[in-house]
Amino acid sequence: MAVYEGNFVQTGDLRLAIVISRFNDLIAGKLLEGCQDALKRHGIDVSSESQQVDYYWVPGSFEVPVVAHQLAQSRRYDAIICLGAVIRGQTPHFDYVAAEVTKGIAAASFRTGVPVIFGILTADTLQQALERAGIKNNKGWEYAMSALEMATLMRQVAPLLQGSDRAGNNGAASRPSLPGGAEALQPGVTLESAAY
Ligand code: INI
Repeated sequence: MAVYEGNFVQTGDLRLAIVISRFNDLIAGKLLEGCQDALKRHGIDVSSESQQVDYYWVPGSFEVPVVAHQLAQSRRYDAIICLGAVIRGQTPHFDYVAAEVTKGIAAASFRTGVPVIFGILTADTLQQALERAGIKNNKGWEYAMSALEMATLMRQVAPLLQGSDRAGNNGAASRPSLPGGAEALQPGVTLESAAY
C-alpha cells in the first residue's frame, strides 16, 4: 500500500498564482489578506518582490476562470488560487455568475491537472460574506492551505502519470519536472476530452 498526501512544509520552491476579482473588493481584499497570512506562515514569500507568488487582478468573478485556465496551461505554477465574492443580495444574476465561475474553475483544474483552488466566497448577504472574510474566520486562510496541500501532493502524483513503477523508477529523470502532469495523458485520453 502507498499513501500519498500533501504537506505544509515543502514549500520553499513552490510557485503560486493568485487570481483576484475586484468586484466586492472589500471581501476579496480580506480573503487575500488571509490567504497571504497563511502562505507567509508556511514559508512562502508573498512580498511584492516575490519570485514565488504572482498576482492577477480581474474585474469580476466571471472573468476568473479564463485567466486561471491560461495560467494553468502555462505550467508555470504548482497551484492557482482564485479569490472573489459573489453575494446573492446584490444582483439578480448571482446564480449565473456563481454557476459559471464554479464550473470554470473546476474545468481549468480538471483540464490541465494543475490544482486550481476555488476561493470564491458565495454568500446570501454582505454580512455573511464579512463574517467569512475576517469577522469570524477568514476563508482565505483555508484556500491557501488547500493550495499548499494540493501543490505538494501533485508533486508526488505527477511522476506517477509520467510512468512510475513501485520499484522506485518514477520516470521523472527523463522529463522536465512540471507541475500538474496532464500532458502525460496524451496521446491516449486527454483531460480536455474527458468530461467538459
Ligand atoms: N462579480 C462578482 O465577483 N461578484 C458578484 O457578486 C457579482 N455580481 O453581483 O454581479 C459580480 N458581477 C460581475 C461579473 O463577475 C462580471 O465581472 C461582469 O458580468 C462582466 O463580465
